[in-house]
Amino acid sequence: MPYQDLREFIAQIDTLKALRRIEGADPQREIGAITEVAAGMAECPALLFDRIKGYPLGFRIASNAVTSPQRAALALGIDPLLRPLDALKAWMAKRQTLVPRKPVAIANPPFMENSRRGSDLDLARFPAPVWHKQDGGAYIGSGSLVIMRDPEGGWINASIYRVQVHGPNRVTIQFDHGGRHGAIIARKYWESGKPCPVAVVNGEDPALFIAGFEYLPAGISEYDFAGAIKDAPIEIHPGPVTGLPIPAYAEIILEGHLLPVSEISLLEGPFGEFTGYFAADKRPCPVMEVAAIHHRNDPILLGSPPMKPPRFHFGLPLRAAGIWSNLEAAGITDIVGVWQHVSQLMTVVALRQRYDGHAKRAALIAAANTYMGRLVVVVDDDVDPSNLADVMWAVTTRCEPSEQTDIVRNAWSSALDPRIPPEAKERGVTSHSKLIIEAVKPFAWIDKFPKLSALSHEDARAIEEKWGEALKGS
Ligand SMILES: Cc1cc2nc3c(=O)[nH]c(=O)nc-3n(C[C@H](O)[C@H](O)[C@H](O)COP(=O)(O)O)c2cc1C
Ligand SMILES: [Mn+2]
Repeated sequence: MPYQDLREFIAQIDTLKALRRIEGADPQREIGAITEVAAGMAECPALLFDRIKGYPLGFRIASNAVTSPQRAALALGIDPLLRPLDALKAWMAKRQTLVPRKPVAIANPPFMENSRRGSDLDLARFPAPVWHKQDGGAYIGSGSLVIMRDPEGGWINASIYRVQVHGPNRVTIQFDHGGRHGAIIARKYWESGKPCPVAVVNGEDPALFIAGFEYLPAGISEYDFAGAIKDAPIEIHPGPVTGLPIPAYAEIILEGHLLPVSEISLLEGPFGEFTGYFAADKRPCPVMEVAAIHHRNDPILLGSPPMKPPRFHFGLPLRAAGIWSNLEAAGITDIVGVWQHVSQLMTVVALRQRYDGHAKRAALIAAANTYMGRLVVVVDDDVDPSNLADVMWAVTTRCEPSEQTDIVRNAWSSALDPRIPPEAKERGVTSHSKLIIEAVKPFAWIDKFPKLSALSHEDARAIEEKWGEALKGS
């Protein structure tokens, strides 16, 4: 089932009948909106745009590539037929045992099929969408990888940062905060008076897209992690301008330098965020001077615009797998599942309570590790954390708010948080409070809690097995 590149992955999506081909859409006004509407549909189909208005046939855009649980599992190399919570559990387990794979170099990479430099460059040849109506411009990079080499350790960072087009050979690369590895690496070059060599990889395979989103420590390359996901090394080729390793089968590559912000910056954004809001107005941003553009024949740009929740870049809540691992590493037993709803903004932990305080112990660890989420809920093991209706049933029937809620203050959020007041943001506040809801049977009288009249998950599944076809009416 492994895929070599984005093209093979799209072919696999097609085999699953989850791909829709859209012709004639306008990249300035329609492609973003079509992507958002499709992501809100029950099966959130993947899209492949062709005959894009104003661009030659064959210059394509793919979006919603891994927005369903099934396609996210496929990208992770996990059985796409698993139920979503089982797929996440399989990923959590696989993630703990991944063996990093160093990339290997190959000759004649497809990305060099077309290559231009110098005065021949024109980014307008590529259909970069205005993803949300009030965005400040066109973004070639919404799900693109930004490649840099750490000048001290020599290791390669390859993460996702958005890339706005500002002219024939200029783009901006936006770091949410100064702790992004890309931001730290760029500053090292600038402090020694040099521009930072950089490559922007548009249309990478989904293992690289996932690796580019993972929180990996400095010194660990996202390439090695993507190779581990695929259990095969990423094939790369050195970029002719920067020498940076470029995924050989990627679609469109920009090579050049990120210029010191003390010399130049351009106003970037605004750009719609995954909260469903704009976070800031235009702001100064580092500029990449593009020295070369390489692309495959009939290239495919991989787009992944942030959208209003619950639409999210990944159909499985990948950060919940990290929280699940952290809970286990901290010695919390009997976790049956961790999930995130509302695009990571709500975390749910399901566990089998063994002692008084067990649920709160798990909740505090989950709260500490929940980025930007104001809501952390703990449920019992008979509640499916991936089913929001089930979770709210537990909240409304097992939680006495005067006894089973807590608020944790000054906790981990970010400048993207729409509810931090403007004047607090100006003072540099990026924290908020988190509400913990223990939607569990109180442990002290757990045996006296009213017995369940509803079907258990096991009984319901057995009925589905035997009677499912009849109920579907097929
Ligand atoms: C589709 C998508 C777009 C993203 N856009 C940005 C962005 O514009 N700026 C940013 O700093 N992080 C962005 N992120 C988050 C980072 O990619 C992510 O936190 C990553 O782990 C950072 O890697 P690093 O530790 O190597 O800096 C985005 C993530 C995804 C999945
Ligand atoms: Mn990194």
